[in-house]
Amino acid sequence: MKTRIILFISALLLMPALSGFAHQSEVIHGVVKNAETGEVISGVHIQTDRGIAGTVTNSKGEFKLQVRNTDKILSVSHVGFASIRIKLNEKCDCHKWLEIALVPEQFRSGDLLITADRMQMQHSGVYSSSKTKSVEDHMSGISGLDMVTRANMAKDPVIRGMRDGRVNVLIDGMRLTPACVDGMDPATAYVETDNLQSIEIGRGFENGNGKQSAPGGSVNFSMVRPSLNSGLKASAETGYQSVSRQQFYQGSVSYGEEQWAFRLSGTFRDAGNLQPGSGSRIDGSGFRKGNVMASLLYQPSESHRFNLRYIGDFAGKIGYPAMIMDTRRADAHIAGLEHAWSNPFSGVYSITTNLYMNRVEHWMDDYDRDVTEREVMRDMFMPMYGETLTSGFTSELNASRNDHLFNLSIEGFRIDAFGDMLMEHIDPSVSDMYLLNLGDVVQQNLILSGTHTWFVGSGWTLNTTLKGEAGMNRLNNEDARATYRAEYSQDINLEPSDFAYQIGFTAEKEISSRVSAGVSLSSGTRLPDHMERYGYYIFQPLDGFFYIGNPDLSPERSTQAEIFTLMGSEQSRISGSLSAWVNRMDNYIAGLRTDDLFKQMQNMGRATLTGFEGDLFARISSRWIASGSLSYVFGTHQELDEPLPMMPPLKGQVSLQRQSESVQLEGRLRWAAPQNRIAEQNSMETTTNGYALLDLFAHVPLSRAVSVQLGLENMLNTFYTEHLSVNSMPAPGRNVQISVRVGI
Ligand SMILES: [Cu+2]
Repeated sequence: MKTRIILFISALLLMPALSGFAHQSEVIHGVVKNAETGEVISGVHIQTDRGIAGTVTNSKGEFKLQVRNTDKILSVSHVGFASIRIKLNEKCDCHKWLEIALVPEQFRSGDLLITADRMQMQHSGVYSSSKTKSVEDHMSGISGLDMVTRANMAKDPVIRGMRDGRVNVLIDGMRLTPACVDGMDPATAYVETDNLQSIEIGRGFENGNGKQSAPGGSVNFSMVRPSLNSGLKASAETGYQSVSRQQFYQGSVSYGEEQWAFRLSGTFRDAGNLQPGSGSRIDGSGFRKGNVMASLLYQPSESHRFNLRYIGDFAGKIGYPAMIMDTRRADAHIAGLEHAWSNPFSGVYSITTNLYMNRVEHWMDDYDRDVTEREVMRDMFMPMYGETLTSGFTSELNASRNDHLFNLSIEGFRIDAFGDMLMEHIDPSVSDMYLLNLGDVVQQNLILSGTHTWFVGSGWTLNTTLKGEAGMNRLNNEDARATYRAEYSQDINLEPSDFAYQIGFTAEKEISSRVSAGVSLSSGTRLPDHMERYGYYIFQPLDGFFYIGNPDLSPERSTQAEIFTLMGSEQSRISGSLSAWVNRMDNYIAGLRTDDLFKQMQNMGRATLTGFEGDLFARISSRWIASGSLSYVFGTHQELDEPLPMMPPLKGQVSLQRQSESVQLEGRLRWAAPQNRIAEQNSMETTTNGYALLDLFAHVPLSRAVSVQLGLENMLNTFYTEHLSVNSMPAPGRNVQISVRVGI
């Protein structure tokens, strides 16, 4: 049966009659939604019939496109959905606000979609269909994004040289607070590839997305939602990766009727020791973890949709060979209820509200280590425990009037965090010591943000973003309070309240039908996080120091400028983007070295980061596609007159893909330059060599229901170490990967 084409034109929005520019070209804008679930779809390609003008929808499903009066057809396409063509009306302006609905394609296991700022990252290619690959693997190839490696799993995203509290990592817009005080459990650890619809990456302050904007940038994992009217569907995949002898099992089942749908999925990974490019396997680098996700969708009417979802992630022993202890157990429970209300009032096209509660528990110890030989904390076992509860809500309103789009959002969240450790001497006659790392810390924040986008005409788009945040902090445990008073002074304020802001402005101009360029300016502050304020004896494996928090910290200011240019769309022969940026940080929060073992959190003057990202994508023929990316960050801490620690080196990749209905192939070359700019005074960092790696991937459909994915990574078995790996843990050597997927 032919797929239906549904096209709504939102009559309410058209009432304030649109007349603005009767020039040769004009801007149309609108939103693209899933016809079955009503949810917005990001990364949808929209272009005119001759492929001259094109764009991609943003994370809210919105787009704007400048078309000429001679353009008559818009084609709308997206992975996993049936493409549609829309006739443009020449006479009236009634196509100025479009609400486009795409019907999901049946029997297609959706590829993972990755966007960075306004660009779809097309070089993911064949690789993007592999569910065996971890979420981190899918992100590591994105320009401007790097990963901190501590072990064989659970990597931390670094965007434009910034990480931790400077980067917002969200799951369906929900916040989640790691419970490990040593950073062993970033939010990326709790997301499985098979449950992912898309990863939306923002680099630097994001004007136009005040809600999730942070000075370093943001990563939002959009989880798959069940589809209405989809009937019963199921999929299963099993795979193996030779480099860590990892076995992977995954299965999902979903069912959808007219008003409700559900999806249930489970993933299990069991990995052995990692094999680097030379030498033997790294002892104690294996892990084992399981993940379940349940999602229930209920749509009582056209305009209301509820989505209740739960993610449970349970890890057994995870080996951290580059650190002094391993994770014994880690549990995460992530639960949220979302309500999406379409067209609630005249001029307002959506209000989306999310309520959530996320709990993380983390146990680690060094019982499997020989503590008599090590340098730090010799002859002592140090079992540690951490737990966090993050609860909050977000509510977001999207409205439009004539050539203006408005987005208003309010967010409130509360973090409860606790962490402690025991120091057990191997000599039983020495009594144990107890240490509170986080003594019942409470952080409560309220954030208001608004953005205004104005399609001015003549190809100009202006965006203004304003955001305000209030934060209140408490340290509840009496012993922890006494410790802090002793560390600082008797009358130190242990309940500081603070305000932060962000103001941003972006101007973009369509220079021609293919090329647009713009400039973005923003300035804002960041409130110190709960670890920076109240963490006590927090071991930071990145530099080997124990950190002591500082309740007195001032907000850190970041002032950023960026110039960017965008070219073409996915359907054009050549497309790409180029950004160059500078980020000046004042009151920079870092650890000040007090002796050889300890650092105290301080506002440490000014730091400056500057860099660029470039992505290019070329359709050589109907089958062959070439792509390339390049990025670089240069960071300096002015006060210390030395490089900022842990800056990613110049890196890039090129790939060549063969697209086909039968066998799809992709060859990829990843490389990084040496990093010789390291911090030496205030940090202990080592230089790293450059490397270049060759990968090959293939996707072979055996039948309508069965497909095989093959991968050969690091073909030449090169030994290398990524600059952002903790204690220079070597990276994986040659990896043969195979997986089989069955879907009905
Ligand atoms: Cu830990």
